[in-house]
Amino acid sequence: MFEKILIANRGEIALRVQRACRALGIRSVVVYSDTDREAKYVKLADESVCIGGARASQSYLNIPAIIAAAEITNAQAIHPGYGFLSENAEFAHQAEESGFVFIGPRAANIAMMGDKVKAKEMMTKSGVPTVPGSDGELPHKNDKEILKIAKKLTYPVIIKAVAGGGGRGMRVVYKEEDLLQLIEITRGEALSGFGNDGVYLEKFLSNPRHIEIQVLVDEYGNAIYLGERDCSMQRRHQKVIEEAPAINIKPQLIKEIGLSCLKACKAMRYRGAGTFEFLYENEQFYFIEMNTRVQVEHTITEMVTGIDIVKEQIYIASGEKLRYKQDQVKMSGHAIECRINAEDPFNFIPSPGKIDQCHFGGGNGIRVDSHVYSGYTVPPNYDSMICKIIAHGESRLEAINKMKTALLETNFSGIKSNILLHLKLLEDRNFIEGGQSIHYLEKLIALKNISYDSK
Ligand code: MV4
Repeated sequence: MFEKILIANRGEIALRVQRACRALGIRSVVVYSDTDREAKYVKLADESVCIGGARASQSYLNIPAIIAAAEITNAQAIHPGYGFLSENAEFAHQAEESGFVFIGPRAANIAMMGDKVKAKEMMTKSGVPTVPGSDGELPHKNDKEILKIAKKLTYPVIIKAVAGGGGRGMRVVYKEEDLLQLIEITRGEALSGFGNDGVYLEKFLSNPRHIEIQVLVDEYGNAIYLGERDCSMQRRHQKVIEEAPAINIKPQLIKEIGLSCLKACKAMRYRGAGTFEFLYENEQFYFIEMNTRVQVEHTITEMVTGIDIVKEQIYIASGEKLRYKQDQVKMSGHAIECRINAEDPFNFIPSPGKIDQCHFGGGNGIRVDSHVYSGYTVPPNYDSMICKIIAHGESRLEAINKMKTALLETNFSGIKSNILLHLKLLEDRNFIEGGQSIHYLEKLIALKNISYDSK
């Protein structure tokens, strides 16, 4: 096992990884930018290194600075968290070339999953169902062929950038006469955004749910899946509430999809934690992307399985054999996560600044992952998530009720938060009855122009 790990991230996930290191008796080094000097995990750190300015490009995306910090502190491994460099194949490669273990998959797997066309091809080979679409990238200068492909899929279709993902570089096309022009626009944006003008087509699914499967794979090809999560409650590609398990999906179907994901992991010699993202519509799963990092919402899977995903990432990276067999993975009860952001709950404008006082709810089955404290200033430079509240209950309704209680107990003064939005959603009839789809929250916000009763 490692003696020292460098944590190449910030915010709640830096604290989460620091805690996992402590659980394992491993010392950790945190790196931080000028604006994060006062963060909780920096104050609590065994060791810390300032790696640069507030702008991510100068600090959390600064590969030479991070590798230098690992060198001077004698760290043996680097945990990248989520976001920033976590899915950067070049970083994984350079870390390993410099003699550090990258706590994540091989660089080649990160690169392959970053190419959305190659990722889909890999899945098709392993029997993971994908969205019907063009077989690979669209040709350049063959309008006739492109029109033919789209016609065969039937409209609407969606144009996606090969190097895109997470909602970046996509465009829906409803009419044949718009297709070629929209492809040119998407290509142009993809070239300036990702340096790659490759695009592909898919049938556009009009009202799916977003369901994802969590996997863990060791160096030796042992692989397990830890069930699924429903992440449909989102706004502008930012998830707001996630839950596990996903309701109203046949367990047999989850099992089939889970096993197909494991087959794909083995076929590509994947290692570490990973998430297969699917769209789910009319009782069918369609693979869209794979994330090669730990995700924000890993917590709900931890709550229903009792397995510490970050700890397992570290065990796997240190070369240990997977410590669980599939039949030891038992799901129990229901978990929900609310992402609390420092933002105006009416117009979603970020609300950074000093938190004068804060108080977190608690109780049986409540988990709070947060790096903020009374007197902490939320910087404007990064995303606005300040806290994750996770509720576990015997049933979904119990988890919802516990979450509502925890939200009512929680308070931030000095900044605005989206707690009221969460309370509203947890009281929404349709949500309670399981009527979510990826468009549900945005429609609800537009329709009701959300009003909050004074309580
Ligand atoms: C789609 C789709 C409908 N049909 N693909 C958006 C993020 C990226 N991961 C894939 N996305 C979508 N791909 C087909 N063929 C709808 C979306 C989509 C979406 C997916 C998951 C979660 C939220 C979303 C919000 C809008 C659109």
